[in-house]
Amino acid sequence: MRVLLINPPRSPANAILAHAPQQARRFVHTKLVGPPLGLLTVAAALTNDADVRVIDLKGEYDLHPDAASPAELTRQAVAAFQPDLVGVTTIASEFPFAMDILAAAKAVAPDVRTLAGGLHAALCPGDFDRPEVDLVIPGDAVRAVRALVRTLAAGGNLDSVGGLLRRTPQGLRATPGPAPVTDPAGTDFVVPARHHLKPWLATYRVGGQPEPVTYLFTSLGCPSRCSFCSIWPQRRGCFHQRHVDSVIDELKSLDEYGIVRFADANTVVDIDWMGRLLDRIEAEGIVKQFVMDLRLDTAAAHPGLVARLVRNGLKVVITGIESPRAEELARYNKKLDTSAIREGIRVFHDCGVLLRANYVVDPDYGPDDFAALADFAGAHPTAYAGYTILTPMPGTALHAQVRDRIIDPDLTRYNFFNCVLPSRLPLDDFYQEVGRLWAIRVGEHVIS
Ligand code: B12
Ligand code: SF4
Repeated sequence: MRVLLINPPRSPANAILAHAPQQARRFVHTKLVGPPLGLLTVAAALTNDADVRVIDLKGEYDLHPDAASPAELTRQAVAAFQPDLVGVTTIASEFPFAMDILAAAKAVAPDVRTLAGGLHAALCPGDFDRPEVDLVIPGDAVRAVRALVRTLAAGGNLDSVGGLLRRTPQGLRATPGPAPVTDPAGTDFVVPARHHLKPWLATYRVGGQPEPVTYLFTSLGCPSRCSFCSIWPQRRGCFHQRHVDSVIDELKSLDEYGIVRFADANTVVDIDWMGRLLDRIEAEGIVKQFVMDLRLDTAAAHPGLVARLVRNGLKVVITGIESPRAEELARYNKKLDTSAIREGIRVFHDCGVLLRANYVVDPDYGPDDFAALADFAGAHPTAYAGYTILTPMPGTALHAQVRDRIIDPDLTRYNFFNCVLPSRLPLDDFYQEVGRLWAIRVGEHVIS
């Protein structure tokens, strides 16, 4: 069996960038490149069962902006490799590109089977009922994809593989058997097959550092329940923590990467677990620079742990402040209060961590709301701050609340940089206000 796995390109739709003043444009992150851990996990799962190739179109476009279109690159790869199965990973904003890729594969090889997975497949499997999609694995895939490939290789009946959606004359239908019970961070964890990324290593760099960065997850899912978030619904509210030994083994295998960005929703959930991980990092003498997502209330409550993380290489923390207002934080079910925000920021600053904070801008904001947010962000300095637009990602609690008000169904725009709900201000004014926020740096209103 030959399996071709393709990481779709990122969506170029970015209205904030298009409207931001010149001084702010360089802060609006357009290049955000990291390894597609989901695809690499699938590649690793199939190591003994298939000849696997991976194409990272994000990396490809970063290195070669004038490269041929995703459809053309797919046609070329399919013609050259002649896969039996072509798979894509999906998030909302990349779903249309993923579908173009599968359609292109079928156009050049009508008998090839196409397979989709990833976050959007878990959240919105119904979206995949399209002629270019033969198979969908709507969840954690290690067990299911192995069973699928073994059954295909043996010419068996796919109905024997539980937990799949497969194309039938009536459309996409679930196979009769139950989905396999999986333990994606435990017994079913496989180390992502990073060696497939060699052609694009040069693009996985941040901050002018000579060594590339890689991502590593220590957990999947999130125990919190923020209304706008896709991460907890993706795993049906479950939180899966890896074993410390497994994380240590993976860290020790990352010789070519000097910077490790933890890809968790929130890396410090279990304080004892993190203490044990640090014990082992110290005992093994592992030296890396770490980037992680960490809630401000966790930092406020555990300053000693933050200091110890810093002694062990923590350099950058990414955190959601979301809003300065208690009412909005409650509406988002963020369970964060402004005193914890202040205290958490202080803890990180005292330890010398570079803090990257994110605020969520509600399309309903008027001039007073923008002024209040700018004042708060200006008074609460962080090394970087991002101001993204409240977006009802399909499959989230927020989407269920506001679905009737959505004015823009084009999924390429669901990447937090575009407004898909009615804005109170005229749309251009709204985007300009958001764009101006991006210029607020280290406690200063750069643009007044
Ligand atoms: C790593 C990551 C990235 C990486 C790599 C993604 C890629 N494919 O190239 C990079 C940095 C490129 C990235 C970029 C973006 N990302 Co991102 N990213 C993540 C992150 C942190 C981790 C995902 C991950 O690796 N999980 C671990 C793997 C193992 O899990 P998994 O992907 O679910 O894979 C399992 C299954 O889904 C399945 N599976 C996955 N793929 C496939 C494929 C096949 C064929 C099969 C069968 C199965 C399968 O099997 C896997 C193993 O069980 C998540 C947040 C989070 N903590 O989950 C956000 C997240 C996925 N990203 C998100 C977004 C929006 C983006 C951006 C669009 C914008 C942004 N502001 O971040 C950008 C795109 C760039 C741009 N400027 O427009 C959102 C998606 C929301 C949504 N509903 O669409 C998330 C959830 C973050 C969030 N806060 O909401 N991202
Ligand atoms: S926004 Fe962050 S804390 Fe809230 S549910 Fe999502 S990942 Fe968890």
